[in-house]
Amino acid sequence: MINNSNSKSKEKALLIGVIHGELDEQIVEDHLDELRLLAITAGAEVVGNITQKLSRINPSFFIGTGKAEQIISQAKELGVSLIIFDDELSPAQLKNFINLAKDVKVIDRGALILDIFRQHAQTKEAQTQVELAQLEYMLPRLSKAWSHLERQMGGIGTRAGAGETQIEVDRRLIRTRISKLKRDLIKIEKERETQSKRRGNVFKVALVGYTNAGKSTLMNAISGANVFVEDKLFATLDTTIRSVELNTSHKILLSDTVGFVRKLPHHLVATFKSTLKEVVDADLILLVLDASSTQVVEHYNTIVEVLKELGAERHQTVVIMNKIDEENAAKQLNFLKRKFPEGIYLSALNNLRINKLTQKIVDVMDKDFQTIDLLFSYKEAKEMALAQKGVDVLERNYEDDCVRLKVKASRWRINQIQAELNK
Ligand SMILES: Nc1nc2c(ncn2[C@@H]2O[C@H](COP(=O)(O)OP(=O)(O)OP(=O)(O)O)[C@@H](O)[C@H]2O)c(=O)[nH]1
Ligand SMILES: [Mg+2]
Repeated sequence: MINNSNSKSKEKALLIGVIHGELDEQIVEDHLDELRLLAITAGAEVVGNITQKLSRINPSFFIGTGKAEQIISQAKELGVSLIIFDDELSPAQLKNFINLAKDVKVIDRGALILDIFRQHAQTKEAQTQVELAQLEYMLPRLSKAWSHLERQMGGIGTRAGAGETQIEVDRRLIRTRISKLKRDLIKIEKERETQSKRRGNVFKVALVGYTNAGKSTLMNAISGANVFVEDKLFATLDTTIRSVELNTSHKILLSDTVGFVRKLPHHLVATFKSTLKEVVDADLILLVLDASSTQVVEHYNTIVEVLKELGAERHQTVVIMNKIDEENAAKQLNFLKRKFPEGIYLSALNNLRINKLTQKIVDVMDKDFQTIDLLFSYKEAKEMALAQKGVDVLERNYEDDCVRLKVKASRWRINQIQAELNK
């Protein structure tokens, strides 16, 4: 982190929300609350919010030109060095702001999120993904003014892709770097693929949810593993996978991964696709929500959107309402139960009703039955015995040179048997 306690003072930031289109004042306030958390996570000190009602978006500055000038002078008076828009700014708008604001940086939510991801990336894969996303985001926005800003100021939102010198190179070099990062990612992905093939025959469950919903806490509650938990946005950027025995006959692979947030920059979702592959490959998605948040329905919609973008919207899904111990959750419990009647209401932190969830996973595993024929030579008595465990044998035919079994079992059990037999 750049601006932690032992570095120089925090960057002061001013947040801008615009009431337009379908948004009303309350929604924009809620969005700004979240933007505030994001800004703090990035290491800024938020000194205030400004909202403006607009019937028409101004192509030059998003907000009205007069308002833009006013905000910048206000920022200067307050000693603010960073203005953050909740809405996405076009490359042209950004450029205009840079010319107008001079020493005050103007960024949008997307740039802020990228900045946080960059600070939190721990593994080689996450670092490569974030750098790629950041360079792709920067490329169309690259201008003389931006380069100047980067050299002069640095810090949140204008951190260059690969160290301080990156911005001084031209677009061509950035493109070269992008190609290199893409090649690196393909290598890392291949490695991941080999690993996931090895896990092919086990039932896969993925935790998915808004950032800070409690996914990692739930992972720990279910698996007893020690996964990093923090009251911070995007504490987790990589995927952790744990093998968990729900009971003696049901083993799953449980994965915990990066959280989602409203307006996750498109480049970021695209580059994190390989990290999120566990989600796409999952047999079951646990969609974790923070029941104490007033934004819980919006969070749900955001997650569904990102799942669509990943091509995982048709997956079997169980909604989990976490943090029911919180007072706010109790307040909206009736509403939530009406809206999500199939949900499982629990508290990961307090180990409340975790068994309801594990039972639900077991039920889902057992529900998905398939019938297949298996052939065994008369020499394969051991294999045949193994294949009959945990299945219903519907028919047993002794033919001239083989035994034919018709068995019915859950799909994951059939996958398991087939993997065993192909060894
Ligand atoms: N009150 C309460 N707090 C919880 C519960 N579950 C998790 N938390 C808290 O919520 C915060 C976020 O938890 P995490 O498990 O890190 O959330 P996450 O979804 O993994 O978040 P990211 O990795 O940042 O996306 C932590 O401070 C947890 O202690 C719960 O059941 N009740
Ligand atoms: Mg986490």
